[in-house]
Amino acid sequence: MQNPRRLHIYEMPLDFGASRHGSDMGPSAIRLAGLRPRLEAIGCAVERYASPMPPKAQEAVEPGNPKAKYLPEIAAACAALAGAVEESVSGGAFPLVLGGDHSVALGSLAGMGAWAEKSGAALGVLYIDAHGDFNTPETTPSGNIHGQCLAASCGLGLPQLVNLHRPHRKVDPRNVCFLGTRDLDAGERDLMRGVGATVLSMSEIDRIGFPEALRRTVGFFRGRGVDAVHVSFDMDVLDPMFAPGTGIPLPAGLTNREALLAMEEIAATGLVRSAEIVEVNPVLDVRNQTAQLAVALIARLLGEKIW
Ligand SMILES: [Mn+2]
Repeated sequence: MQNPRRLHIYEMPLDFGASRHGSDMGPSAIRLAGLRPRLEAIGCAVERYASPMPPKAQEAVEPGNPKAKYLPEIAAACAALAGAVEESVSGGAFPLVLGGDHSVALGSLAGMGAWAEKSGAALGVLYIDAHGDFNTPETTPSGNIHGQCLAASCGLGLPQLVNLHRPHRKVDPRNVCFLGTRDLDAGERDLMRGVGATVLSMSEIDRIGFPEALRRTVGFFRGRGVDAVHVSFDMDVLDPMFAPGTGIPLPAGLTNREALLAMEEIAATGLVRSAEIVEVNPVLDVRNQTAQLAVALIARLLGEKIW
């Protein structure tokens, strides 16, 4: 099968957004799990495989603001990523971002949002995550920015994050579809309801079945008139049985087969223009299996087929 997709892969070795460290080694683990040859085997041209981040400070960094820990470090790294992502997608390449913790989504979405604004495209986000990542400094129980990244990208929260790369929100929250959600803080749930988010939660999946949940996901983007979808995949959406190497493992998650099918079905829409896969934490992993599954998920999203 020929897949003419031109890829720009951006490694984001950043774990300042999370409480448990180690996801900064996620990009290395994904590289070692064979991402590049796997994608080249399905005809992807890897034109760029680099990190846009400034080098991490050698000395110990203090968390600073307890409601938004490591804000300057995260903002600097994500601003660099945003510029790279915008340049890639504007040039017709597919930006693939490898986290790192989920705060890297601030950079991906800032870059995609800037491109969408300039090109007049309607941007949608498929947020596949156990969590909502929709807290603000007012609602956050932890002060971790990975739990605030999507709210900030939708225009809620700290101005330094909301206005990253370019002023104002990056994506219309009504164009965001959550899939596999199973743990929301009370405050973020209220915020998500308030902005009209669409949530295909784990209990909804169990009620209607996974294939129907995927049909509704695809139908959602078509119904909203979305031209370009960014897929944001947090490995903690998977059951820890399949993905033990992640910062916040939570029981009763997706199976590996469900997640692979989700990637295949969303790829088939032809709407996916960018993606990130985050929260691979090799420190907590068993024989790199979480990184290996991440590679399989990315491959499926970029056109790999069994038959
Ligand atoms: Mn997340």
